[in-house]
This record gives sequence, C-alpha cells and structure tokens, in this order.
Amino acid sequence: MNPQDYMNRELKYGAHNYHPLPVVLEKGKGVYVWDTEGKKYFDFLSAYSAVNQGHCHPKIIKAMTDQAQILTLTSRAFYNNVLGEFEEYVTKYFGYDKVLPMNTGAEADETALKLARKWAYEKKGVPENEAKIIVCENNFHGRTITIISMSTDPDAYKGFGPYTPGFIKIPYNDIEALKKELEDENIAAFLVEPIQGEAGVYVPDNGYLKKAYNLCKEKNVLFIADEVQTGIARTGKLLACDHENVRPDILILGKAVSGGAMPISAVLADDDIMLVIKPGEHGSTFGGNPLAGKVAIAALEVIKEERLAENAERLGKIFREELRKIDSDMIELIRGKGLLNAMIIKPKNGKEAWDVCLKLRDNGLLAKPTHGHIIRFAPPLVINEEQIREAADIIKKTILSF
Ligand code: IF1
Repeated sequence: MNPQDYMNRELKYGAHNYHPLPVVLEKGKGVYVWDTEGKKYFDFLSAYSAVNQGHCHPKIIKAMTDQAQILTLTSRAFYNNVLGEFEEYVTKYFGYDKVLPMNTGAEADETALKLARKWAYEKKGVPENEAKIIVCENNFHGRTITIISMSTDPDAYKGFGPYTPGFIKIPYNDIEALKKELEDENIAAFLVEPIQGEAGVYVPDNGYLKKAYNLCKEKNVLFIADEVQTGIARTGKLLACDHENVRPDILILGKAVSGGAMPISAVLADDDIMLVIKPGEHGSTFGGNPLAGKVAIAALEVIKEERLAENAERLGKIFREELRKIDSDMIELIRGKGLLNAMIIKPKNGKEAWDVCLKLRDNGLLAKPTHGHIIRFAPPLVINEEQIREAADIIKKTILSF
C-alpha cells in the first residue's frame, strides 16, 4: 500500500474527528519516526508530550513486555502484587500521601473534579450540590461532557449540550479575576494548566501560579494543577509548578507517565483530600493494572536516570535562541519553557502554519499547527544538542523558503 491508500482507508472506515498531517508513520525510535516509505523525521510533537522519554524507550518496552507475559489485568476487585509498588513509587516520587490511578488525562481531570466537589461538601461545609470550580478561558482538559462544559472553545463544546453546571470561567493569567471569584464561599477549587498547551503554549506571567495558589489558600480553596501536558520534565522541571515552588493540592498527570507506551494517568493528593472518596465511589476497569504499574515505574525512572528535566531546560534555551535568530516576517513570536515551545506564524502570501508544517514534513520534521496560526515544537526530551541544532536549522530553512 502507498501512503494515500493508508489515508484513504482511515477516511473510509474511521470517524472523521481528526484532520491529520498527511504522513503515515510505521516506526519510532528515540527522537525519530519513520513513514511507510522509509523516510525519517524528527518528531516535534511527541504525541502531545506523551513520548517525553523518546519512542520505544528500551527500558520502558522491556518493563512492558516482561510484565505482559506475567499478568496484565486483575481489575480492582482483587489486589495485585504490582499496584502497591507503583503507588509507593509514584507518591514518593512526587511527594504526596496518596495516588489514584486512571488511564487517560480526561479521566484524571474528572477524578480531580469529583475529589474537589466531595472535599467541599465533607470538609469545607459547602451545601450539597452548590460547589463551584473556577477554571480558565481557553483551557484544555479533555473531551468528556463535563470537561467540555468547562471549555470556552466552540469546537470543543458546541452541539454537545446540555452541559454540566458548577463551573466559573475566568481569564487565564488574571489574578484580579481570580480574587473576585474567590469571594464566593461555595468555591471548591481552582483548576489550572501551569502553561496552556492547546491555547498555543501560553505561558503566564512569572509569579501567577504562586499568587493564585496563595489566594486559594487564604480562602480554603483547593489549587488543582493539570500537568497532563506540562508535567514530567517537559518544561525543564519535573513539574511546571516547580518553577514557582507551588505544590498543588491536587496534581493531575497523564501522557508521559507511560512514555507513550499505553494510556496511564494519575491523580495525587494528601490524605485529607484523597480519603473523601470511599470504596465504590470511583474507579475504572483498567486503572491501576499491573502492566501500567510496571510501565509507569520504568517511565518515571527514565526521567530521573537520563536527567530529562535538566536536558529540557538547557536545550530549550538553545532552541528558542536559534529560532529567534531567524530573520523572517512570518514569525510573530517564539515562546515557551523547556522543550514546550511555540512559534506564532503571520500568514504570508496566503501561506499559513499548516503550509509551514507541510514543508517541515518534506524537510524531515513533524509538527502540528494549533488554532490555525501557532506551531507547537515539543520534541522527545531525550534529544541532544546536535539534534536540536539540526532541527532548528530545518525550521530556519523551511521558514526562509516562503
Ligand atoms: C486530542 C491539545 C495537547 C491536556 C491537558 C488533559 C488532557 C490533555 C492539559 C486530556 C490532552 C491532548 C488531547 C489531544 C490533543 C491534545 C492537546 F492540542 F488538545 F491541547 F496535548 F496539546 N489535560 N491533550 O493537554 O488527556 O484524555 O487526551 O489523555 O486530540 O484531544 P487525554
């Protein structure tokens, strides 16, 4: 089959809920992926930051294949010999009393919302069914009905109502707006992305997270960080909240928890919050399965062993520096932190971010536009200096060709 055959088959038999860049991949290793014709590319999306440890990391794949031959799933109806090992490892790793394992990022966000509401009723004394959660405009937390009820993006929510009530939307990076809404006594939590990914790698002002956290503490409101995309070394620290020494009351993780091997997510909190959920009140068939446990431990070990946070911090600076040197009126702005970066494109002669991504593909680098005019650059964190300079050269050559 040629690439067009593969694409046509997906179009014919799959739902049309995506519009992929036309490239058909069949193999990945480290920072590279290969298409069905054998052409090699830098992967500068990393499956939306799930593949921080690089494609098919040998240690993660070994953990996966070893455990897959022993025991994959028991359900939580029974104990298994791996879950506790994972729970001990991950809670010590991030410094929380407890973890609740789920599968996707959206499920972890839903878990955090349930925790916050129950905590509000049982611990804060909010009257039943009155709890509200403050969220930010242009957020992205996933695709469930409740999560899209928090969204301000019509693509995400339009046509899927009726919506879940109980959310207040305020502008991102706006401390005054938060202060005002926190006056309401029924606020359970403030849910925030430390950097807004889908919004276009929107980095808030220095000090925003710290101020927001402190305001929440004054009002006995939970500070929930969605680090599904920013977490696990992507922004140059283990967590993006670490840049401001903020320790969220509830921490939401997904994506890179598995290094891209399988869907694994986790919610971390201390006992006074986590223990409001009792047996039978929450869970999932696959959450906490032994295969996921072994994969997650290996994936988190790789982050520390290979010093990926430090690498992201150092190479992120070089990368932004190189991109800022490109002299083109097509580039409006370069922004980001660590290896989560974005280029804002000013269309030229009718050529937009999508056209830039097509040409980047031709030149051997894969990236995807968001919101029409923003290109996200987020390579696997195992990239080295020579590779990041080579990738920056490809981007430069591509932009200058327009
Ligand atoms: C898609 C974006 C990234 C997330 C944050 C929760 C989730 C996500 C901060 C849900 C998921 C994804 C999902 C993917 C596109 C993607 C994305 F462009 F939409 F914004 F990463 F940049 N919290 N983000 O970013 O996690 O349930 O998907 O495991 O196609 O929806 P999930």
